[in-house]
Amino acid sequence: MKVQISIEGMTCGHCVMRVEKALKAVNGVSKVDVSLENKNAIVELFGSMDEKVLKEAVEDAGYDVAEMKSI
Ligand SMILES: [Cu+2]
Repeated sequence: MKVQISIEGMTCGHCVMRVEKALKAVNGVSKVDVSLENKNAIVELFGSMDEKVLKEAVEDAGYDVAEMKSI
């Protein structure tokens, strides 16, 4: 299962690292690919989970989630 998260507020590689770290720390996340250029993160999950947790992880790291969708 994969989720694409559109993220607002990332401006540099440091931001990308912060978001990546926050999402990787979420239980049930198997892989994270954050793109500064695309302003998004592709998150692979082991199974289904409450996607709200991913949103909260991004927000807790200091960024905004514009949109989330399963891909
Ligand atoms: Cu930055």
